[in-house]
Amino acid sequence: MYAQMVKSTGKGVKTREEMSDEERAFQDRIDEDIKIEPRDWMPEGYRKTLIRQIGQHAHSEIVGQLPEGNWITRAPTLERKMILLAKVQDEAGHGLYLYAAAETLGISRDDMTEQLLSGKMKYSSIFNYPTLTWADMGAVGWLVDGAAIMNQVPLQRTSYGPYSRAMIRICKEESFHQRQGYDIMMKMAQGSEAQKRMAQDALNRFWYPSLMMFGPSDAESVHSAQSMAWKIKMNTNDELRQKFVDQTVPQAEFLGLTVPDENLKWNEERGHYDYSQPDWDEFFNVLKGNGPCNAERLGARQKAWNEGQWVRDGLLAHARKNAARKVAAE
Ligand code: FAQ
Repeated sequence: MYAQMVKSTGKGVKTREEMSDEERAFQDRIDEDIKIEPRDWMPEGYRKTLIRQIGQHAHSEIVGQLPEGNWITRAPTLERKMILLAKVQDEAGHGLYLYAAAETLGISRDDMTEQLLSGKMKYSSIFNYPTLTWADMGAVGWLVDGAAIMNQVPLQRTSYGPYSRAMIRICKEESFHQRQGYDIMMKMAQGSEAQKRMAQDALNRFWYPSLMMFGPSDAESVHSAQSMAWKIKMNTNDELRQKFVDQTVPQAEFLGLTVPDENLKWNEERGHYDYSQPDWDEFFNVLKGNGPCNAERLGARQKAWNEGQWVRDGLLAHARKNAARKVAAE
């Protein structure tokens, strides 16, 4: 099983002979699908990879509130406003479960936030694109949450217990988010000519950035081989991207919208759609901080962090006072 995994995902992963006894016993547990829990022994690389991935995921949920928060005050009806508000609140909850899961690995939420603000830790590239019209709320729910679910459903089986358990609840909520996005797209696509144009324009702008969410191609992916051997990741980036394309194209057809890809074609032999790759130079440029909204997003998080300092100070003072009282009473 392990040998098969290494073969299918590439090099850079220790063979059984190269592993220490502890590492071999750890790998056996992973291969037998026994969950790893916070107090269990784990290789330092496993801990670091999880902190990187769960931390990046948590930051994505929090930063991901910003493009949608932008539309809460301008939602077209009270019902749409309430639904969007609930969705954005769900994202905050996802961020909290994920920060809590990462904290079990020995890093504090404050440290992770500081690393986000200094640019040391990443968040998903998708949130560096602007949401220009109401149809973008549909496209974000349909495509961005759709891509997130495609990636996250397999993560419910990931090897680290706290991460896999957090993913179960997150996936339930993300499915609702995807449906609300598709519902907005249906309304727009069945609406006036202007509404249809808005829906098509949103699909045009969000299609390729959504494909980028799955990460670079398997040939360029740095972490996939080791992460798959440790079952931190359950699929490669290209596998999930293909699944997303296969699932989403019929949904676009049902809406009467056109996926902005001239090369998109069902390939009978492969049993999959052939499709064009996103512009990977653009992706790496966004990762370097040069996307359309990177500065705005980090600026908003920095402002929230600075303005929340008095709350954190107050909570800490309260906790210290309570602890001192308890000691005095004993
Ligand atoms: N954006 O070697 P790989 C959501 C980086 S949640 C930014 O393939 P890996 C909910 C990667 O970190 C969306 N950076 O990396 C929502 C690495 O750089 P590093 C977030 C990216 O980790 C919806 C380098 O490229 N979901 O949307 C991206 O094995 C609506 C090389 O890449 C998760 O985080 C990217 N797209 O695979 C909220 C899911 N892709 O760290 C609000 C969990 C790659 O060495 C509204 N994460 N990079 O400097 C994962 O599954 C993985 O981390 C991947 C990347 C698949 C994202």
